[in-house]
Amino acid sequence: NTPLTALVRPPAATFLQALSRHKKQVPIDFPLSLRQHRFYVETLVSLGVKVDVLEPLDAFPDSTFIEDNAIILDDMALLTSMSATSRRGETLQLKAAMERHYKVEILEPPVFVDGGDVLQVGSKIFVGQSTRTNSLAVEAIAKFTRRPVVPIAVNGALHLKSAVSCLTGELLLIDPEKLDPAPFEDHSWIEVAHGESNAANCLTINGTVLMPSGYPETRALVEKRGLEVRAMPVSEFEKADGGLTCLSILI
Ligand code: CIR
Repeated sequence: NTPLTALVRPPAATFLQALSRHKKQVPIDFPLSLRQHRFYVETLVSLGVKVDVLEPLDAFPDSTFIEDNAIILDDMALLTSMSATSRRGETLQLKAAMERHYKVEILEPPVFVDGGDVLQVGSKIFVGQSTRTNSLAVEAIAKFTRRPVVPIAVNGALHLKSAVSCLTGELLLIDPEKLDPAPFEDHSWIEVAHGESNAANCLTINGTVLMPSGYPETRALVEKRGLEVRAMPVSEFEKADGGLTCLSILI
């Protein structure tokens, strides 16, 4: 299931006001964030992906984290119901673009879910129970699919996918400090190196693992499994708790 198209949204002019869990830090360098986003797009293109670059949305500082706006379920797209007040209108901005590809359904409160909390591994759909995603989301998603929908507790991370990602269809990369790997016992995984927590959010495109730069020990562990890794500069997105998967929706 090779992704053919990626929807992306460049950082808005308001990106400096993006939500962040760690307040006392160096502010986002906006021009650098634009360069990093452009490099992300170029990398996807170099790996054979057709990239659909949508308009930046200045009314929504976090809108570059487009992954959170939708869940692709087989032949349909669910627009998410976001609990972060400043992000609530984002998903509807994606409706028209999604309708070009899928039948679209819209999730509504009291269901709350961000796309970053939904990880599809084989036939299973794991749904992180985080500060953004509630248990009603599990039932809501299950209404649209016959596949197992499995809740999983997320404690130390913003989203499930901040702490686990799929390196291949069979192999996961997990940060055990943020997530108990037990629910993944039917799968194989490797763990990020100590102190390299942010390395857990990787994005594999056509067999190449895109990994945030700055995590050499985890990179070596992944390469030891015979996988090709490209390090991606995403420092400005990490400042707002985002990473590689957050920046696109693969369809
Ligand atoms: C937020 O707090 O919503 C954004 N600053 C970061 C969203 C990151 N998205 C993701 O992990 N899927």
